[in-house]
Amino acid sequence: MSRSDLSAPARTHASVRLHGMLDAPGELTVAQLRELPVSRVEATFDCLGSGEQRHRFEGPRLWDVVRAARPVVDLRGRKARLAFLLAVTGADGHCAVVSWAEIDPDFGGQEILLATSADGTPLDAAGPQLVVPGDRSGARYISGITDVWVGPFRG
Ligand SMILES: Nc1nc2c(c(=O)[nH]1)N[C@H]1C(S)=C(S)[C@@H](COP(=O)(O)O)O[C@H]1N2
Ligand SMILES: [Mo]
Repeated sequence: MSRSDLSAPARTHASVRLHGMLDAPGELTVAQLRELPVSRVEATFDCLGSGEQRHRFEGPRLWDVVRAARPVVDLRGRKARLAFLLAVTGADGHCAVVSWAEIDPDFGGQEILLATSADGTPLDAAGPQLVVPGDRSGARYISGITDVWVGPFRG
């Protein structure tokens, strides 16, 4: 066996693990994310280190991705779901939470995406990027997403 056979495989098909209080948890590749309805946004954000940036993103809404994983939450009333949150983590451990109400159409209904491409470049190898058009800062634009956890805050 040659040395190269022993090396770690390149991350050519990154996937996102959807877990937490879900009836259909699982692992989704960027190609699978593209099968959901696609949104396109042009977003401007500010980075403390590199100033203002503008990018074109496309991908499914986080809301549609989460709904497809069948969260165990009562959607008939409006109060039970308000304790839910989504914790999004990148390959480097950078993590941020999105509250359920930010993306629920009965509340904020924000168009937050799991981008499958940025400025026309596919993110199949790198993993999807969180797009939060309402944020002034770029810090929640988490790239190389590996995990989305969904569940209730238990304070
Ligand atoms: N995984 C990961 N994503 C991240 C960060 C990070 O440290 N790790 N930094 C964030 C910050 S602070 C900014 S401003 C944007 C920068 O986006 P860019 O990499 O396209 O410049 O990425 C965000 N996404
Ligand atoms: Mo930043």
